[in-house]
Amino acid sequence: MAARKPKVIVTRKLPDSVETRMRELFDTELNLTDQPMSREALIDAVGRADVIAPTITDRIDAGLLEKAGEKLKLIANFGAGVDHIDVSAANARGITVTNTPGVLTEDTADLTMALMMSVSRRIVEGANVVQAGDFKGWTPTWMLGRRVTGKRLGIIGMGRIGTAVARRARAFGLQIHYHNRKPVSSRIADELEATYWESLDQMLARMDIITVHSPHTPATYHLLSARRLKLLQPHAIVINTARGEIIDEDALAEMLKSRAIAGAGLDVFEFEPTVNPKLLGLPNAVLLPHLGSATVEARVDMGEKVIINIKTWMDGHRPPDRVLPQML
Ligand code: 8YV
Repeated sequence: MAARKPKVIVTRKLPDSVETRMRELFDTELNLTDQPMSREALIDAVGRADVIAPTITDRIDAGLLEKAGEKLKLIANFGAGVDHIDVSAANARGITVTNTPGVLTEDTADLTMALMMSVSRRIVEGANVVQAGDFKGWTPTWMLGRRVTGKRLGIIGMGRIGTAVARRARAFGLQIHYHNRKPVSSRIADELEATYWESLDQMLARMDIITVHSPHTPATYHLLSARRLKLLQPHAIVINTARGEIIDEDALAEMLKSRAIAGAGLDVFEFEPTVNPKLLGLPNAVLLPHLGSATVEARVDMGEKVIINIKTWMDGHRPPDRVLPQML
């Protein structure tokens, strides 16, 4: 690595402290507008930079990477999910991809619990009644939700976030079930008293609450398909803080509308920021604008990770959070 500072192009506005440190360490170009970069701006960026630091709002596909200059050697993503980056195409061009795992686990798990409680206890519906000035007084039978304690929680994807959700859910008295590519270690399974389901179909048919924590990959695209959603019991609720693409939203919306399932809490959508219009206005759907990692602490820590990944690469070492295609 030459002594010059690498040209780092950051595609979105990051926390001030992160931007300041990046400017100290690298020849950093910031996006002061905080608007997602246009395709043309991204083409220009990959053509000139040694490193780009993108986010989920950038599509770093093979076509874009064909436009990359010789200099581009690192894509240091600000975020854990890398489904907006063609990692194989990047690696084939000798470009390393890194992400920011670990630092958003607890916050995303918290938000998952918040959605679970909101849907089960109709918190948003109730809050809207009060805000609208429509609270007419307590009644024994009005606005009844469902008890959470004692129910069966089915976790799809038992990685860091799935496990963090399971730990919280245990404290709420939920029974932990999970579907994953492989069972978790016996230490974690014992700690959580978790039941492994090799068959997702069988798990779906028996759960009260389903929560999605897998990455979006070709294998998980519409994993919760219309057929699989139909396996759920009518009192079941579905939570998704992972990626919208994992659920067939049309099928989910229809089932919510016809009350074939009881509710859904969604923080992510297939065509963000566009939300499937069929989901809008449903009283049994709590919809959030991708807030999983939206805490000051997580966003600063994510920025720190981006910096550490760039700095280690710059110093000639392997960045700690390298993503390889076989990990996806
Ligand atoms: C991030 C996320 O804020 O990290 C992820 O995978 O889904 C979000 O919480 C976003 O991806 C930033 O790029």
